Amino acid sequence: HCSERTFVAIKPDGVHRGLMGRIIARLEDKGYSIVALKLIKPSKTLAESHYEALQSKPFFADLVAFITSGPVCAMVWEGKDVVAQVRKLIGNTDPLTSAPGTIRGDFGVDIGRNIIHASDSISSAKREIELWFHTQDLIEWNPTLHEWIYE
Ligand code: DAT
Ligand code: MG
Repeated sequence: HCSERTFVAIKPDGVHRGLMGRIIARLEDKGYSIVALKLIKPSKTLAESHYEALQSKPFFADLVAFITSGPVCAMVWEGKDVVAQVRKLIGNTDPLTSAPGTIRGDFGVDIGRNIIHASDSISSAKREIELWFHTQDLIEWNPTLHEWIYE
């Protein structure tokens, strides 16, 4: 199978609320594998570049202040269709409309405290992985369970 990668970040609210383990377990349970993981207090420059497409939004300053408050659990996940599938697993941006069973639907209430980020396309995944990680920190490994997850 040809593998795809996505960037996922548990935001400060998710870390403070002790949701890291449960969120990682959901992605592992689905069948994806983790390629990189770090706990980081992002700089203002990193947060602003990460959310550069939202610069003109009225909530931009609050969003950057929230993300830089840290800690953020930054990760890279790999697997078939991982970008679109992780977006499905996290749910809609606003927890008011994200379905029960999704991470935002199960754990969140407010759009500005929606627990988790995941790349929205293959091209933003590439950009975000390069922004948050050095290439040498992405671990190449072959999970032994793969033959039971992929046909
Ligand atoms: P997503 O995180 O689902 O990709 P996005 O890229 O549109 O959504 O926005 C990035 C984050 O910005 C989002 O997770 C929470 C915050 N945000 C988006 N829209 C908002 C709004 N109307 N008010 C407050 N925060 C908002
Ligand atoms: Mg987005």
